[in-house]
Amino acid sequence: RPDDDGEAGLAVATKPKTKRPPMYKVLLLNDDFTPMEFVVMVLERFFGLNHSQAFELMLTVHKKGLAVAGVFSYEIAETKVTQVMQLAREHQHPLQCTMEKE
Ligand code: NFA
Repeated sequence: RPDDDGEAGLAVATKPKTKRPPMYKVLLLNDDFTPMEFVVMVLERFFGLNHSQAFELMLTVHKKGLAVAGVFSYEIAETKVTQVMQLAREHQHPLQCTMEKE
């Protein structure tokens, strides 16, 4: 009963809550072995970055250890992680991609 005060008595107005879906950061992690150009290609292919944006973000991961490649709904984020991990595995690169709630 949304407008019940919990006792017999006055009804309490409830706030009209518009819930936005939770968003998830997709993180790319640095390692010592994955070629820089492979990471750039992944960022172009799966995250819609142009070459210069992709190169810049790759360098951020390389220098800082990780970076956010994008922020998505749960299902989209999960798909990105799966795509990156599958391509890295196919090329036998240890590149890691994970997601976390924003
Ligand atoms: N550190 C890797 C190298 O020097 C490049 C890299 C960047 C790997 C970003 C993973 C993520 N070849």
